[in-house]
Amino acid sequence: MWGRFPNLLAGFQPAPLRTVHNPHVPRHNKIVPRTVHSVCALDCPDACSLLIDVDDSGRGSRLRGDPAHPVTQGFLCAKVARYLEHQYSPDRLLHPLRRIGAKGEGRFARISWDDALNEIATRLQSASAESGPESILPYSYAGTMGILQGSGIDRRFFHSLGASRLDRTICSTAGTVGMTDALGYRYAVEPEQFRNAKLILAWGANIMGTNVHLWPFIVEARRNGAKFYTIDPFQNRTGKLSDRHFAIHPGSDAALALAMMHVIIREGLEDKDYVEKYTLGFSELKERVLAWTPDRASQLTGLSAEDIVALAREYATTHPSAIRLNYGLQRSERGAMSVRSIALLPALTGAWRHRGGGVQLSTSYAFQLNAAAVEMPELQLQSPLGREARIVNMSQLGDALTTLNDPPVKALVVYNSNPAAIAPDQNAIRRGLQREDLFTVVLEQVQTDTADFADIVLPVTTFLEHTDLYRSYGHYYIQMARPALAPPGEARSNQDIFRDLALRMGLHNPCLQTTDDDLIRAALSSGHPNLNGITLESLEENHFVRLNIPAPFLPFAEGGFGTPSGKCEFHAETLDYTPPIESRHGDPSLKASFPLELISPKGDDNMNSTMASRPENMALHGTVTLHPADAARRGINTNDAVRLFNDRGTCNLRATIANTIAEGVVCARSTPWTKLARDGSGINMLTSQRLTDKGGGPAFYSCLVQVEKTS
Ligand SMILES: Nc1nc2c(c(=O)[nH]1)N[C@H]1C(S)=C(S)[C@@H](COP(=O)(O)OP(=O)(O)OC[C@H]3O[C@@H](n4cnc5c(=O)[nH]c(N)nc54)[C@H](O)[C@@H]3O)O[C@H]1N2
Ligand SMILES: Nc1nc2c(c(=O)[nH]1)N[C@H]1C(S)=C(S)[C@@H](COP(=O)(O)OP(=O)(O)OC[C@H]3O[C@@H](n4cnc5c(=O)[nH]c(N)nc54)[C@H](O)[C@@H]3O)O[C@H]1N2
Ligand code: SF4
Ligand SMILES: [Mo]
Repeated sequence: MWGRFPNLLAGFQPAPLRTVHNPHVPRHNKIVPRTVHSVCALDCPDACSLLIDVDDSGRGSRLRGDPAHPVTQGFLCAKVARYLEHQYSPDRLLHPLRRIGAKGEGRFARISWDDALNEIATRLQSASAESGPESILPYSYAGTMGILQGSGIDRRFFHSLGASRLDRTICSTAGTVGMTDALGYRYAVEPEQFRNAKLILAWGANIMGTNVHLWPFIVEARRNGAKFYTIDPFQNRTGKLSDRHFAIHPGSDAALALAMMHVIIREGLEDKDYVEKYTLGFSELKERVLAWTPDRASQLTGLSAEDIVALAREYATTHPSAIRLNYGLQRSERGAMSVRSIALLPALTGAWRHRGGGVQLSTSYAFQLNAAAVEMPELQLQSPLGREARIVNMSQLGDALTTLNDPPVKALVVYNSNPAAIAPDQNAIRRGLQREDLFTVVLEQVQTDTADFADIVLPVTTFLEHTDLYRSYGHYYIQMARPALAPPGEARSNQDIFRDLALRMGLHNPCLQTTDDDLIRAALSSGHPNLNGITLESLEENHFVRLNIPAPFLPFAEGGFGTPSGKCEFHAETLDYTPPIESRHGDPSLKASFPLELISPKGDDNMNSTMASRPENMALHGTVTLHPADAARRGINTNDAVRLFNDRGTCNLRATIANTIAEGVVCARSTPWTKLARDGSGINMLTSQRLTDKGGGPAFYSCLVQVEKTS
């Protein structure tokens, strides 16, 4: 197994280090060769601690994982092992640009920073004056996970304008609500504890592809006899390495969890002591799940009743048992219920008692930074709006740009995101981005699909070029990074751009000029015990610092749930499952026209649309996997050109036929660059703006399509 990771083994050899602390690299200073710490800022649970060798010309020559970080363990994923190619790519944007072609065409001319920022200031001011400040919409997500570059001066700036607020739902909100409903405090099993587990379920989690630093702990557990199962409609690399793969139908996970509860309770396999002491509502739960027989769940999930019974028994009787959920699970119309019902299982079996027992969706809750001090939402009250601004859901950008009124969106400022590729219902988004009366600014490293629609494009730094503070959603270490490399051309950080823009708009509140270091201090100022003793200085010195939580961290070993009762509250009355509208058991008329369930999970070697433009990734993104029976019915063979379509759009791909996918499901990887794709069609031409059951997230993976051969 270790043979699969040549760079992983290399990482365990101690590297000779000459670390320079606080390595600010003013461009004109004499530069000496050195090794500098950094942090991978990509939107990945692992938040790796990096070491970068910088040669005497100031150029980064080698990037590797820090062997001292307990989770990074000295290795990087294949994407970021090659990050210096992105860093030094000829495709990096070097200068501000003004559009000279049609929107979307991608023709631009170089302009100066002065011209660019003055024009943006003038256009934002006129949008605000003519249509009200809420006609300005920021649009950002997690192109960088850095706290400063994604929720720093930018937030203060838009609050000072009275701009619309963005509800940042595109990834995780359904799961967040599901976990909160189940546990109150969204704590999770720590990755290091997975080595102690005896049964590990990867439930809608592609660990090898999206969270590879958990894998060594799973390998260790398996060496000690643990079983590893995957529950996923698609048997990806992780599924292929599992002891058993359960090919569940998309969006039906809550039915499986309810049936597992049924079996566990019927057979008396629950941990009676744990249930008695630390849970609330067991007798109602017992009643509720009576109806959730394995046969009923079998119909809905596609798994056999025998498998469901066996899985429930094994789960309840094997300790410690760890469930790794990831966000793939919650991108369905029933996403919040899926997560909630699964997250109740360890309370029933008492799994939380054990080292390596429980569930992990995200560790991010533990970081408890002082978001209010950093973002200063109170600035809205002093803005021209004078009150809290309206909230626009980023997962419905198409509607926001085409149908929203009072006021309509007149100015869109995009950073850390590429909505013209990654947001659902692309045809609606494109209609919006093409509006002549919409002024669009895009802050980017490379000329993305979204940047093609911009009026002004501003070149920005990468995480190797700016200061930032990092949480993680896959471990419990907080980290900070200083610039390791000088920015190319005229690229500037988001922070610097928003500071400058504020001045040009006549916003002279000093809080819009706060330094990076002071913002980090503000972020650490929450007073929450998890951050006790953690300061800018300690981060500067140690690069990564474990949160002030017990080791081992067993958050719910003795109850302590974040609920009114302090117990895990089952709330059986709201625990239920109905199939997604867009699914095989959903709306019959939709299913008649579009009978196949499309999922579009992550590619292993790209990060959403970041680095998806690499030719080998575009080749992978150009394919769709069909089950042999579905292909045969349509006369489709491997490599045939096929058209995926529904009432929202079309996407042209090539067929791959494999029984690694459940029948009735098709799988195409997210998220290609549409301008590089065949006929300019991306996978999100097909996905809908329908929201998840709770949390207002996108139901990317509840998506009915038809597939036909085109050649
Ligand atoms: N290589 C790589 N790593 C990434 C990313 C990337 O793009 N590429 N993206 C990052 C981001 S933004 C995120 S949010 C995380 C996401 O990390 P993951 O959640 O692990 O990734 P996904 O591919 O979204 O989904 C995981 C698995 O869920 C399966 N799945 C889909 N629908 C269902 C369902 O209804 N039920 C079940 N049980 N399984 C289902 C998919 O087939 C997929 O194999 O990964 C991060 N890491
Ligand atoms: N069909 C389908 N669609 C999906 C998903 C799916 O699984 N299927 N996954 C969804 C999920 S989970 C997520 S999180 C979203 C991700 O969507 P996004 O958050 O938009 O992520 P990326 O596509 O990686 O685009 C991020 C952009 O930010 C830029 N960037 C990086 N660092 C900086 C910086 O410091 N400053 C500025 N200004 N820009 C920077 C990068 O160059 C990149 O173009 O996609 C969603 N879309
Ligand atoms: S993308 Fe994830 S696994 Fe890869 S280097 Fe970054 S944090 Fe580590
Ligand atoms: Mo995400």
